[in-house]
Amino acid sequence: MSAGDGRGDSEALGRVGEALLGCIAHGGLVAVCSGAGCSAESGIPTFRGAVAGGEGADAPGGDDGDDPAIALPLWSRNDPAALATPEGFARDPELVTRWYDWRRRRCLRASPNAGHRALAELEALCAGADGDGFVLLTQNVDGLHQRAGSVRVHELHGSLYRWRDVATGAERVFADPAPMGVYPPRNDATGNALRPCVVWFGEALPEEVVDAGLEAASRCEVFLSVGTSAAVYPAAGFAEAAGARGAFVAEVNLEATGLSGVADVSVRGRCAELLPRLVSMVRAGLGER
Ligand code: BV8
Repeated sequence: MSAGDGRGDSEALGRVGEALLGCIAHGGLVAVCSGAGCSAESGIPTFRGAVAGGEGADAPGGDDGDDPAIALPLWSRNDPAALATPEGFARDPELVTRWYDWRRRRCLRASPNAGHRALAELEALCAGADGDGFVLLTQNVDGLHQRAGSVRVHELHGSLYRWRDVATGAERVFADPAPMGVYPPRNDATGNALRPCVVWFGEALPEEVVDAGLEAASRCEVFLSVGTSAAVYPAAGFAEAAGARGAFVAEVNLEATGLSGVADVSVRGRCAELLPRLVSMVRAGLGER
């Protein structure tokens, strides 16, 4: 395992590039798992750890501007892990749905950054004729990977834009940047409260995304963990499982995590800087073959 410095270690990044080129050469599977650090440079606050923003980023507690009713102290005043639970929702459905609506609108206003775009390009370089050479597992609920052009995306923890009736499960998409206005929002047909279709702590991930993660971990030749503290399970377990069976595991993250010590390569730095550099290496390598 080799770690990089704050600017990202070119030698370590070069090793990741070589592993990707080797995998692409014989149609192996590249799996990526992303976390909140990948969206930090789009101005979306992370849950934990250091934050390195880029254009427009600000640390949790910045100014929301358009909705004084839920001014940003909501984020800094409340522990995300406490709000992202069924108990938190049961205790105060108004607070929790205001928080999620604030995040939903903030993410709608955000734009994908160079790290998101690099992963979309990597998918195109890896996918191969049948598109089966790449899979992106994201813990993020902001939809920015898809807006950057990523196609084979599994949202492990759900989405801010889909909400469901707490009783019937009927889903509805909220894509309008205007505030929902009523908290909790209601299903017009039943009058029941709506909750965001995100996976809260203590809730099981949807079976299909767990299956996708397990399959990626069991088949991939290269597993990239990018912008995640690797602290939340079962998501963090997929990289570990891939490494345990001999896949090449690489980490790109601002700070060391529980995965750093077991990864083949762990590079310190910002996703929006390092991922484009990595994809440039792969593109150049493919051009030479
Ligand atoms: C479950 C959605 C069981 C909501 C989230 C072992 C196995 C299984 C479960 C557990 C287990 N051990 C413990 C558990 C329980 C728990 C868990 O993992 N707890 C942790 C805290 C110990 N897991 C669960 O509860 C899961 N459910 O297991 O259910 C079950 C089974 C059957 C039946 C019933 C129940 C559910 C977990 C999902 C929780 N939901 N989010 C929402 O978004 O509000 S988790 C939340 O954390 C977000 O999704 C977030 O994405 C995720 C992980 O965090 P990261 O993405 O990594 O973000 P973080 O801020 O932590 O780190 C960012 C990193 O980026 C930092 O390291 C930083 O340095 C770096 N960074 C910052 N800027 C940059 C950067 N890096 C690069 N560039 C930058 N610019």
